[in-house]
Amino acid sequence: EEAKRWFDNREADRKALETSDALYGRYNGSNVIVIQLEAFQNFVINRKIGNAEVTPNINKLLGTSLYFSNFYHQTSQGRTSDADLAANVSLQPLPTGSVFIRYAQHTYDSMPQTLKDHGYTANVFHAYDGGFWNRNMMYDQLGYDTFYSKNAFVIDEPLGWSLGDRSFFKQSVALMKKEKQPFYSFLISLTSHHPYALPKTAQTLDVGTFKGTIFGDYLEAVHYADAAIGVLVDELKTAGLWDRSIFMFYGDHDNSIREWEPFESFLGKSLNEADRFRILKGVPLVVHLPDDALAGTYGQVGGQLDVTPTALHLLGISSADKAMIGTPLITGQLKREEQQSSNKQVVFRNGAFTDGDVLYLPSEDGLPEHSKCYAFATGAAAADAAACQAGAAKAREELQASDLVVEHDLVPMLHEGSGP
Ligand code: GP9
Repeated sequence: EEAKRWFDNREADRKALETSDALYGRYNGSNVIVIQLEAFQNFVINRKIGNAEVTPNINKLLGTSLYFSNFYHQTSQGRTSDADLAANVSLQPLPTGSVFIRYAQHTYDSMPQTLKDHGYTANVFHAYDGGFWNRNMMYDQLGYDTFYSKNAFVIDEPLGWSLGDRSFFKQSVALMKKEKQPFYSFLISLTSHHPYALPKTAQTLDVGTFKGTIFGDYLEAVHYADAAIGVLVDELKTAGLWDRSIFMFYGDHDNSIREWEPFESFLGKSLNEADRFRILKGVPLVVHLPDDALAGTYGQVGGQLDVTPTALHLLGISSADKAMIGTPLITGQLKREEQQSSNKQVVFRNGAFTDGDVLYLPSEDGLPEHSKCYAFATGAAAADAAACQAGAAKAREELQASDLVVEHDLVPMLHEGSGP
């Protein structure tokens, strides 16, 4: 009943938005192509090292895309699999372990299944062992038609753990080209995986004083991943898919580098606790719409749980009765770069949250008096600490509702009484 109450409230909000919003259904019938980029953090976007851009291809793409500069990953111990869950299922990860491993037999409302119910084909692409993170089982459960894992690819660019992202993207587009449209394709990159050291031949960025450090290797790796995105966009254009598809990518999680000195030296400023949290959790979300519409930088806060509701909203497929937590980010209420505050909360697994006005960080010892409440923009102590306590209670409710659904397999129960 507790979970049902929570999701019923969410349903009412979504229904109201779907009936009133001008962008609902504007891209009805488009393909959906979503890329999850390994360890790709937001702080590298639009940055230079020496005279070279770290992400030149992505920076160029921003000219015709929506860029969410206050978008956050919501992963926990399940890392890449948690990001996948957040983006495709719109539920929170668990406090321990990975939902993909612990609860792959449970029922979920997912992006692939929802799109399939509306006539789409749905495929997932990742050039690594199909059993890693229990993907074989989980992807079956989420409704994908085909999981193209390592065996489906020719390893003609061996790099890092497996196939290099450039060749992975090229081969994935070749497979997509043969697919019946409209389709949903979910691609998971891999080359920029920890510990990031690429062979000399793949290093094309002069990282200056960071050379020989893990931070320098990370910059090289994201520079490679950026070049791979450039290849992917070109391939999609050549294949005639670019202007028939909603294309989006986001980073899955942070890069696990915990010394702050190289970040400060790269960014040229010292970082307070709120800055550090925002850098650690900040991943880019970039959305390209088929007609290049709405391009710009948007400052409203969002998180990975919003990916599926955002895509469904643009397609005009209702997510109102789905057991999904996120809310659409691309609506008539879009907020430009300087406007961060929003009436939504991005909730993190440890109970932290932000609404763009405040950033609440719970204490590690669990004592409320040790929790922190910062002004989101500056990291100074927030003027309205009471707002943090009310928000923290709401964040706990969201996590609790999600855990009840995941652990007790409540999605079928939530659908009882509602239509098919
Ligand atoms: C492997 C890849 C890595 O298939 O997704 O996952 P991670 O170690 O980043 O969680």
